[in-house]
Amino acid sequence: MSATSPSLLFGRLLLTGAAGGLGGVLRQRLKPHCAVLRLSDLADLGEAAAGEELVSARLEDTDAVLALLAGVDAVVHLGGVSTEQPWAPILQANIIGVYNLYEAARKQGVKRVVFASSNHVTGYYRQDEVIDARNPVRPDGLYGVSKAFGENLSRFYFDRYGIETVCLRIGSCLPEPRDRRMLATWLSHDDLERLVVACLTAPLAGHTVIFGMSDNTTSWWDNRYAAHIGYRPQDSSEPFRAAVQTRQPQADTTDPVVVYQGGGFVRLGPFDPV
Ligand code: NAI
Ligand code: 15L
Repeated sequence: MSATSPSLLFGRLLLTGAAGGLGGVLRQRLKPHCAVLRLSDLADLGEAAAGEELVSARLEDTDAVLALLAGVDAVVHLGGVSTEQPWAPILQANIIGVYNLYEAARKQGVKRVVFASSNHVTGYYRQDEVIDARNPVRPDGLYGVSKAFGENLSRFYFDRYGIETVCLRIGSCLPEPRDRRMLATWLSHDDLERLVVACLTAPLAGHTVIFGMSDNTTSWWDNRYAAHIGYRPQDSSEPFRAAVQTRQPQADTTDPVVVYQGGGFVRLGPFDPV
C-alpha cells in the first residue's frame, strides 16, 4: 500500500532508471500522483500498465534524452551507474548522462528534478562524525565523485536557469538493514516514497541536498537545511538492531570499512590498471 495518500499532482512525470531496484519500487508508488508516468531505462521495462509510457533511452544519447523530457512536468532521476565501477561507464551514465538530462530540462522547460545522489558523496567522513549538507563533499570513489558532479551541475542549473533540484543523498534503501552500518544508513521503501513525494510537492524546493534515511536511532546525518522539503520519515532500523548485531559481531574498529561512513565502498576501485 502507498505510504502517502493518492492525489493527481502532475500531468506527466518521468522516472529514469525505472528498471532498477528503486525504479521498481517507485514505479508502483508514483503512479497515483500523475496522469501519465513515463518510465525510461536501457534495460527491459516489461509491459506498460494503464497510464504508463515506456521509453528506452541511453542517458549518454543526447537526442534520445532531449526527446525523453518532452512534455514532462517533473523528473525523478534514478538512472545511471549505482555502484563503484570503472571510469568508462561512470563517465557515460553519470557525467555525460546527467549533463544531457539538465540540458534537456532546460530546453524542454522542465522546472523540477529529484536527483538520486548518494551517501558516497560524503563516504570519507567517519562514522563517529555527524555531518550536514554544508559539510564539504568527501567522495569515497569515482561513483561518489560522479554523484558530486551531478549535485554541482544541478546547483548551476538552478542558479543560472531556475531549474529546481532536490539531491537525495540516499543511504541504503532496501527492504531491511543488512548489517551494522545500515542501522545508520537505512531508508525503508515507504520512507523513500515519502521522501520523493515530499521533494516533488514542496512549494519551494530551490536547490536542496537532503540525506535519504529513515528515522534511525543511530544517525550520522543532519537534515537541518532541508526542513522546507517537509520530509517526515516514519520507519526506523531499530526493530532490526538485535538481529543484525547477533548476525554480525562487531568487526575490527580500525578497519576502514568500519571507520568510514562509506563502509565497503572505501575498499572498491579504481578498477583501471596502473
Ligand atoms: P540500479 O542499478 O538497480 O538501477 C539503475 C538503473 O539505471 C538500471 O536499471 C540501469 O539499467 C539504468 N542505467 C544504468 N546506466 C544507464 C544508462 N547509461 N542509460 C540509461 N539507463 C541506465 O540502482 P538502484 O539501487 O535502483 O538506485 C537508483 C538510483 O539511486 C541510482 O542512481 C543510485 O546511484 C542511487 N542510490 C541508490 C541507493 C540504494 O540504496 N539503492 C543508495 C544511494 C544512491
Ligand atoms: C549506494 O549508493 C548504492 O547505490 C547502493 O547499492 C548501496 O550500496 C548504498 O549506496 C549503500 O551505501 O549502502
